[in-house]
Amino acid sequence: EKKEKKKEYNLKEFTTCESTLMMLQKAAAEGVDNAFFRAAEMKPCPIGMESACCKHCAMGPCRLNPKDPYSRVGVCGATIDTIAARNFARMVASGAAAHTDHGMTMLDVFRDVVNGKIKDYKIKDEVKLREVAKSVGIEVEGKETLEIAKELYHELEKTYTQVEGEIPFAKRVPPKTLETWRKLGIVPRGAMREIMELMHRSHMGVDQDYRNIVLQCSRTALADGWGGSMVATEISDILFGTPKPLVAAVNMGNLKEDHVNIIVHGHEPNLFESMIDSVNDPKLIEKAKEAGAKGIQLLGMCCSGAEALSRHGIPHAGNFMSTEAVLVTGAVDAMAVDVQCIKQGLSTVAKCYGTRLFTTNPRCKIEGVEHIEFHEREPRKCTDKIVEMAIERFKNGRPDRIVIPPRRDFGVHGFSHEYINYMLGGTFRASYKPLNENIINGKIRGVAGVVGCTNPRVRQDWVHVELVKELIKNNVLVVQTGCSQIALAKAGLMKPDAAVLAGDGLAEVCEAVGMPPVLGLGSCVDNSRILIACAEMVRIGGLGESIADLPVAGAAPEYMSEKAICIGQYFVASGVYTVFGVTFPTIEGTKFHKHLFEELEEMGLGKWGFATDPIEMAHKMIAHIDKKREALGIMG
Ligand code: SF4
Ligand code: MSK
Repeated sequence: EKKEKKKEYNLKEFTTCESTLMMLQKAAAEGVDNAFFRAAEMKPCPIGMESACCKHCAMGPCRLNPKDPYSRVGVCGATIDTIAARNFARMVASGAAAHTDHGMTMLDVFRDVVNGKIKDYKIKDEVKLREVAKSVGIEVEGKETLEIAKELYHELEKTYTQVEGEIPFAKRVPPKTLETWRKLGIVPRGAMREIMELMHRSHMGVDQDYRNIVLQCSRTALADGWGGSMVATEISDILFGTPKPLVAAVNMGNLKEDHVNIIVHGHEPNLFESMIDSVNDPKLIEKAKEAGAKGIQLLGMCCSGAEALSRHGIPHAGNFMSTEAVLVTGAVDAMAVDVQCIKQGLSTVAKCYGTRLFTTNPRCKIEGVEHIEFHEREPRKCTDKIVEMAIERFKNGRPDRIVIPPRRDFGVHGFSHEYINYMLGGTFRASYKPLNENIINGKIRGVAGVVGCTNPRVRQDWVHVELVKELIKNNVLVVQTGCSQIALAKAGLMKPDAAVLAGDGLAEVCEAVGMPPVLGLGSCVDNSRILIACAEMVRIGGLGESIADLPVAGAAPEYMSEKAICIGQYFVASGVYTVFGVTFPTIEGTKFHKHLFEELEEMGLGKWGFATDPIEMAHKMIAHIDKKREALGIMG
C-alpha cells in the first residue's frame, strides 16, 4: 500500500497545525498518500469550480464558459443562472438531508428511550426537556416527564414528516423574521417535503428561474437550521446532557503510547456515548492491562469529537484535515466512524499502520473496511467489540516506530446557548440582556459565528485563526462550532487569558465574566445554538426586531462540504451576512451571483459574501456589523 512519493512538497504550505505538519513529514518520508498530497496533485476543474457545468441529463453534460458565461447555453437552453442555481440547490438539498437524517436518528433514539426499547440511554436533562417542550407550545405544568417526552416526540416528528403547515421550531423565530419568511413563502413545512421538492425543482426541465430556485433553497435550508439540526442538538442535550463550560485538551499529544488508543470520528453522538461506557468498563480496562497497556485512552475527531469534547471533556485529536495524519502516528489502535466527513482515504492510511478501522453505521460503509454495526438497542455489542479489537492491535499489531506529536492545548469548551445566557446574565438576571447592553454601549461591537470545515485547498487552520484574531481585536465576540472550533482551540484562543488579544471593550467584558473571547458551542448541528442565541438577542430588545437587524455576521472560511453550503444558506435566510472562503460556486457578474450577494438582503434576509484573505474577510464582517449598528443608532 505504501507508494514511493517522487514529488517534493513544501509541507508548511499545507497546514499551520504543528502536529499535522509533523505527521505529513512522516507520511512523505514513508510514502503514505493523503488528501493534502492528492489535492496538490489534482487541480480543480475550473469550469466545475465556478459551477458552469451541468450534468442533470443525458443531453449533456454541458459546459459553459466561466470567462464569458452568457456566450452559450446548455443543450436544453439552460442559462448560466439556471445551471448555477440548480447546482447550488443540489448542494443545499444534500446538506439538509445529511443534517436532517442525523436529527431524525436522534428522534428515533428518543422515541425508543421513551418507549423503553432502549435501556442504555435515558433522559438526562429534564429541565431542558421541559424548556424545549414549552418552546413548541406543549403544556408542561403538572405533567410527568414521560408524558411530556411522548408529546414532544410527536410534535418534533413534524419537523420531518409534516406535509403542510410550519415546522414546530418556527415558534422560536422572532415574529418579524417569521413574517418575512411567510411573505416570501419560505417557512418550511417538513424537511422531507422541502428536500423532495428541491430535488424535483432542480431536475432537468423544471424550475428555470434562479430566483424561484433560491426561494426553495432557503425553505429547505431553514428546514435544516430551525428543523433537523435544531432537533439533533436539543434531543442530544435532553438525552446526554446540556453542555456546561469545562476545561478540555485538544491535539494529537492526547494520544498515549502506553495506552490503547481509540478514536471516534463522525457526527452522531450515540456511538460516542456508548464508547465512553465501554472504555470505562472495568472488565475491558483489565483486558487492556493484561495486554500490557496502562489503560484505554478515548479521543474524538471532527464533529462527534467536538460534541463529546463540549459535553464530557473527552480530548479531541484534531479536525477534518487531521484525520488521516493522526493515523500516521502509528499510535491509534482503532478508529470507529459513523457518518459524514469520513474520507475513504482513511482506509489506505489505516492499512499502512495496522490501525483497525471500523465503519459502524448502515448508511456509511467503505469498501474493504470492516463493518461492525451499531444498534442503539444493543450498543455495547458494537463498542465493546471495537475496544477488544483495539486491545488486540495494541498487543500484536503496533508498528515498530510510533511518533506522537507532543502538543496538547487546553481550553474552555461547552458553551451551550443556555450557559451563555446564564454566564452573561448572572444568577439573578439569567438572560441575554447584558450581552445586548454591552453591544449597545459599544464594548462589544457585535457577534460573529466562525464555523465549518478545514480544506486542503487552503492552509489548514490558518484562515480560521487569523480571521478570529482580527475579529476579537476589533471587539467582535466570536462563537464557534465544528472543525473551526478545534482550529482555534489548538491556537490557544479558547482560554480566558486569550482576552489579551481582544480589543479593550471585549477584553473588559471577558475579564469581568471570566470567559474567553472565543466561545466553542460544539458540532456542526450545534450551529442551531447560534440561531437560538440570535433569536434571544432579538427577543430581549434594543437591537432591532428581526435577526436581519442584529449586528452579527457569520463565516466558514475553510469550508468543503455541502452541509456547509446548506448552513450558510440557512444563516443567510435567517438574516445573517455570511462570508465563505476557498471558492464559491458562482461566477461574479452573473444574475444568480448578484441575487445571492445583494438582492437577498433587499428582500429582508441576509446575504452571502466571499473572501479568501482572513483580514479582508474580517473587515467585510466588521463593516456589516457597523452598518447594522448605524441603522440601530448605536454607533460610537
Ligand atoms: Fe445540458 Fe440542460 Fe441537460 Fe443540463 S439539463 S445537462 S444544461 S441539456
Ligand atoms: S466535521 S462538515 S469537516 S466542520 Fe462536522 Fe468538520 Fe465540516 Fe465535517
